[in-house]
Amino acid sequence: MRFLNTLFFICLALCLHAQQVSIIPEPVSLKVNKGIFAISKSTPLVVTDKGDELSAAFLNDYLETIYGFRLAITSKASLKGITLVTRKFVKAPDADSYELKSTATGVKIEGDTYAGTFHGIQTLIQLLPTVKQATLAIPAVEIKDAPRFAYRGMMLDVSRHFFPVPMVKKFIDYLALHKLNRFHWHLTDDQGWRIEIKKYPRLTEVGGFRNGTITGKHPGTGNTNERYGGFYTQEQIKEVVKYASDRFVTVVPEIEMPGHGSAAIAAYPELSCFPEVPTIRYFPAKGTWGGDSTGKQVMQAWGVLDDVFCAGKENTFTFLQDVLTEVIPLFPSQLIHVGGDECPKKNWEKCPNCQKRMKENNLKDEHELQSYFVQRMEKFINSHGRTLIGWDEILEGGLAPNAVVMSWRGEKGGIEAAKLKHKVVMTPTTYFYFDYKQVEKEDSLTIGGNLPLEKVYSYEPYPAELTADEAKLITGVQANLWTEYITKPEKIEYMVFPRMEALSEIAWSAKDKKNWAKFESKLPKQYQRYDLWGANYHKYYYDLKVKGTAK
Ligand code: TNX
Repeated sequence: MRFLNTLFFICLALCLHAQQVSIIPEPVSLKVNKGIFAISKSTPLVVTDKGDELSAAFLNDYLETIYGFRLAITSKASLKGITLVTRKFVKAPDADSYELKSTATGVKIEGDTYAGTFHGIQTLIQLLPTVKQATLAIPAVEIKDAPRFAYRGMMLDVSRHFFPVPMVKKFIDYLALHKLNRFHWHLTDDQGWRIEIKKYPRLTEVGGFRNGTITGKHPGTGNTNERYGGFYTQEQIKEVVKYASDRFVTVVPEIEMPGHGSAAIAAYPELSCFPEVPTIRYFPAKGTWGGDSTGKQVMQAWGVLDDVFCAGKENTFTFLQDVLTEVIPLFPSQLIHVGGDECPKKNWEKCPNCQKRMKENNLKDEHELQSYFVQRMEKFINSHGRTLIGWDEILEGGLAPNAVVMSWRGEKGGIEAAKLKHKVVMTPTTYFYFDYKQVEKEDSLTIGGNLPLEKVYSYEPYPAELTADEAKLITGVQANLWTEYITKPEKIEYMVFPRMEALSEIAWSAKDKKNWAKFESKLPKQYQRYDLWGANYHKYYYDLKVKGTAK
């Protein structure tokens, strides 16, 4: 028996040596040594610091879900197990760095913060075999690693289509597994208000549901004629925020204003410049609207609507401040997102209240009125000790003094903001809109645009136009998943995988470690992980490069 065991391990060691260590995102330094370490259910997990219990729990949950066993946690030092240590002395610029060393006797992960140790766990997970086994052999390695950017995010739109808590948690797990640390939660939009606000119950009772949804490409070929919607209670929000924080992911909430607010307007028409005017609907083809079509309605098609929050009436500000008064305590995030994108000025031009406000405040056009709007919200957010972040339209008419800019219409807004000494998150459509198709001949309905994996991977977040000092204001990157054409959890996975791999290397890996050929060679292993997770993914790249069969 002993002999057989030895033979088994020699065999494993040989196999592992031949097999490439495949870690995404690529670490700063990686050395593969001879030998293996075998993890089984009798391997102790040594945790002496309470702060590392979250990392231990994540590893154990992963082992249990994928391989069917957990490790016993002990505070007794042992050379034979997996040891977690957090040194807690290094701060920026290396914050969240870690080292991982595995030898024939054990594994040691040392982080400079608890998050660093947690990232080390993610690397350990990627050393595990991609098939279910009782004994998990990992290669002997020495890894030193640290993130390139502090803000490493993904956005999920839960307004256009609603995703219940379990899927949101799964999404957060996917972020954590990729060393991403910001979950931008797009909670409100024209097609549904998704967060319970106790002072304004109609926001979710009325604004959380629509009477139908277009079918086919916008503006639609028909309608489902089914009531559709949902929302998160504040208790569920707290549950998700804790779940994310246990994975070192910060949830950045977004409450859209002054545009994309018509679900709230359907609930409280007085928030509109023209409460009596019915919602303008798209009727290009008969039957593209479902159910009641009178008065203000929650939108059933996509796009940009003229019916925005009135910037003239004082009650709009009272309402939004009341909403934020409930939202802010739910989210420990320093950044609070107020949208700011795609706000047509048509209503404001005609609205006596908006025009009066412009006159009184010497605002020369409606862009300055939008800037006034955002600056008032910023003052309120700042008074709660938080920082406002918004889409790059918040630059128009003058940027609020402390605002962070999320640059989506290319990099222009990001460059302009950095030159004005504001912090920036880069999320240009041309590289980071994961609602775009992944291949020219996509067989699934998507919003349009073609964003193949190679294109995502080619992104460099520091624009050539910026000086080194200005570039420091680029705090990170984010990919966005708008869900007009994403109705099911499997489609979320189909759209984000494998592009999330590319995002994670842009966000985490050192610039000189980014290498397309190397990245490509690591993909087959990653596809095996998707299978192991039971996750769906876009197979085009797999078929083409791994099986050689894509048409
Ligand atoms: C633009 S990006 C939008 C969203 C859409 C998306 C579709 C941004 C700030 N606004 O409302 O869902 O395009 O790709």
